[in-house]
Amino acid sequence: MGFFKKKKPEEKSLYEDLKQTKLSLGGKIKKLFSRSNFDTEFYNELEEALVMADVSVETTMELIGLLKKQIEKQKGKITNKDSIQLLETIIESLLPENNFDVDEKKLNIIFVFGVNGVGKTTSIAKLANLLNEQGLSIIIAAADTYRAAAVEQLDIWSQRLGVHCIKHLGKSKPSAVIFDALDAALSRKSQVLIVDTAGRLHNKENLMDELKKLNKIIADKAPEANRYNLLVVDSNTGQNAVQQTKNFNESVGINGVFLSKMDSTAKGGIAVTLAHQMNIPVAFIGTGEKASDIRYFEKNIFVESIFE
Ligand SMILES: Nc1nc2c(ncn2[C@@H]2O[C@H](COP(=O)(O)OP(=O)(O)OP(=O)(O)O)[C@@H](O)[C@H]2O)c(=O)[nH]1
Ligand SMILES: [Mg+2]
Repeated sequence: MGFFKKKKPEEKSLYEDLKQTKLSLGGKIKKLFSRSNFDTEFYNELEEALVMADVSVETTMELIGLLKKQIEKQKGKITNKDSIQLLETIIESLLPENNFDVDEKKLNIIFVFGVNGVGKTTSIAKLANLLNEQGLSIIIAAADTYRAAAVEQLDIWSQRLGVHCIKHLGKSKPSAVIFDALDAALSRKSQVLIVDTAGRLHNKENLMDELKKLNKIIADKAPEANRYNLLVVDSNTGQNAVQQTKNFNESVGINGVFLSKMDSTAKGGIAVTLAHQMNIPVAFIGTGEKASDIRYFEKNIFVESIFE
């Protein structure tokens, strides 16, 4: 077990901030499973409830197929409580384990990207806060040089959290900021470098090429570092999140997803879709606008939070 998993505060409590999804999807499912027979109408309504909560049609069909098989095996002897439990276990089985960790003996570089306004900068502040609380030495890099306000936004967070921020005053290029940040992190023997980048549409080729270039600079300049490429996805995005994940993954490779704004959606199903269809784990969820509004994603707690 790595450093982060060992030091991570025990998080056995449910994700209270998912209450919208719990009320909407969880409530519908509970009502549905309180029926006495599992007929075609039951499966149709289950399908509708899952799809309405942003579980993709593909994932929904696989889920329902597996559930049907299990329920038929029990030949009508299954209790309602057990059948919800069955659904929970099947959803969990479709999700890859969270693989986020840091190696405290090395430099860990968390490269953060995603489309505009999804919550990248705020999520970086949350992550920096979480890792800072665990005693790791952290540098954050303001490599969104397109908007002056973006540098200022990250700088304000860094002052609030007491972590060092590498930034350029005046006009600069993201590659130049990343170069300086890598120099600083390597010479100070920092344990974590988190890189903020400008929001970019996943279908804009020139912007994706730029991201590729930045990714390569990091790989070339810090070949020994532990790398974690983190895509931030707004959980209100709907099925477009799948396409975003595909494109970013093709360009630079993604190790995990930060699902932001889970507090403001009733459609938590996108977490299941992304993890299942892309086989990329959800690493963290964002549950508000404060630095402490972050939860390390654990699939069993996530599923329980919605259905129990
Ligand atoms: N409710 C809620 N709001 C969030 C969360 N994460 C971010 N936000 C808000 O979303 C807005 C955009 O956040 P930013 O962090 O600036 O997003 P960004 O992706 O860096 O934006 P660009 O740099 O412009 O692409 C801000 O108002 C944040 O406070 C979250 O988990 N929950
Ligand atoms: Mg930003």
